[in-house]
Amino acid sequence: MPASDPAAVRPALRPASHPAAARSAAARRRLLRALALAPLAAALGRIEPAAAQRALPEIHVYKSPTCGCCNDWIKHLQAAGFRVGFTNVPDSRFYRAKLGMPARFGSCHTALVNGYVIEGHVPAADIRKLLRDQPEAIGLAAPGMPVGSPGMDGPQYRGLADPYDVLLVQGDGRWRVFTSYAGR
Ligand SMILES: [Cu+2]
Repeated sequence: MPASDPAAVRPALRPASHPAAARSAAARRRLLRALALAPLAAALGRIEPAAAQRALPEIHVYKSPTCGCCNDWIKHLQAAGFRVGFTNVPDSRFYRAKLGMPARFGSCHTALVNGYVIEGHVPAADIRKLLRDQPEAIGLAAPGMPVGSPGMDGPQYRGLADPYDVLLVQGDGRWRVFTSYAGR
């Protein structure tokens, strides 16, 4: 694994039965954020202080090496001004479980930004809003593979778009709609 992989330095999450698991979700998120910021802090020494990216933390993506739509989503994030790191993994389900994103919200890739989990083809605008508002949550999910979402919007889809919702997922598995996107 590359040294920039935040999961490489994060201790495994404890099973729910462990007393430490009772720590608040806020404490857990602070921990994840601190660990996720370590590579960012190292990188900030290399970029111009005036660079606009200073306001946007790095997003780290766990994906399979053959996932084309994952790569297209990464290009979408980069075009929106995010720095993106990634780790190719044989099975992103492992990271989904490790980071606390319920499997029923699963998509093709799982990412980590500032301690928040980003599951699937979530638009960059929603990630910016999440980072700005900092709600108490595990993170955002765009379950499945909605056609028309960022990375699922190439020429092969001929402009088609399914309606889909980006969900704000809570630590207890509850969720609410964060943003709704209309189909066409
Ligand atoms: Cu995908």
